[in-house]
Amino acid sequence: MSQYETILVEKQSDGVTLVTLNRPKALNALNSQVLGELIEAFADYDGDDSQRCLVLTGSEKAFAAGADIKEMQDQGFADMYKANFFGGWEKVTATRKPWIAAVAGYALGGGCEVAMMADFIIAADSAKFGQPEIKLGVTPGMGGSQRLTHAVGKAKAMHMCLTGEMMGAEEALSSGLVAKVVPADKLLDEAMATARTIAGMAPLAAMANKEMVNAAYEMTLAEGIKFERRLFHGLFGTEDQSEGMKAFVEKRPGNWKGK
Ligand code: CO8
Repeated sequence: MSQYETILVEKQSDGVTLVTLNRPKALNALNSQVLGELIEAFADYDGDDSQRCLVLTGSEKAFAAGADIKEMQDQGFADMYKANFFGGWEKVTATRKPWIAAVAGYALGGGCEVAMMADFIIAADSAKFGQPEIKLGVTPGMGGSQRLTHAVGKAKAMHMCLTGEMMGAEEALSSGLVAKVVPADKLLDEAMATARTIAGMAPLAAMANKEMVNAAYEMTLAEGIKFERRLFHGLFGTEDQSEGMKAFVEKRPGNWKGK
């Protein structure tokens, strides 16, 4: 049972945690309470050895229609700066275990930015991504200008940020913003099945794969390749490496210990 008010959290016995944004009347607008609850739920997931992949989703109509405009509208610079408003999202992106965003409907502003914080996005054919902050007289503030540019390149990112226009699911797929597009009524099944596949892998290898792919954003090619090799070498100190290779030779699935 969930102890939260703005999200639903369901930990399943197959090692997959499902987190659903649950402010339907506000199209899942992201306010400070949502952020606080997500920080807690993600930290709990990261520290729970029984859970090996997480899916974050919204509703059929909206993954999230952005940061909560009503919460922000009367804030001044001093309030935002002192509170480091929304700086807490860095705690969500610090999650070391894998997580997937399953996006249907609107993923706008902060909603698009949160989806891009995930390790990858699976989209329904109804998904619409956008950074419409310019229409409110502001800019993305949770990483959108950076992650979108990394994902789809300067031309499309600049076009989206300057016009506020949305990008549909098929274009998001061909542009590299999402990993897969499925019919809307199959979204959760597909995301959960993918999460179960990941949850069935050796947990330390999953964390290491995530860490090294993310390193590609931060490092030069030479540094990244060295980092990859060191992590790869490091996994030869784990029981799961011996087990994984033994299981291959014996033609059976690996029995992972996470050590
Ligand atoms: N914030 C607060 N409430 C919202 C938001 C939002 N972002 N989006 C929708 N709602 C509310 C509406 O106000 C409405 O509430 P009410 O019924 O009380 O009037 C309810 O949700 C339903 O919305 P609509 O009636 O507008 O539904 P439509 O189907 O007509 O339209 C849209 C759907 C197109 C998604 C429309 O709601 C919309 O344009 N929403 C705003 C999208 C937007 O501009 N998002 C960007 C927000 S700014 C942002 O995310 C910045 C992030 C960086 C912050 C970092 C700080 C450091």
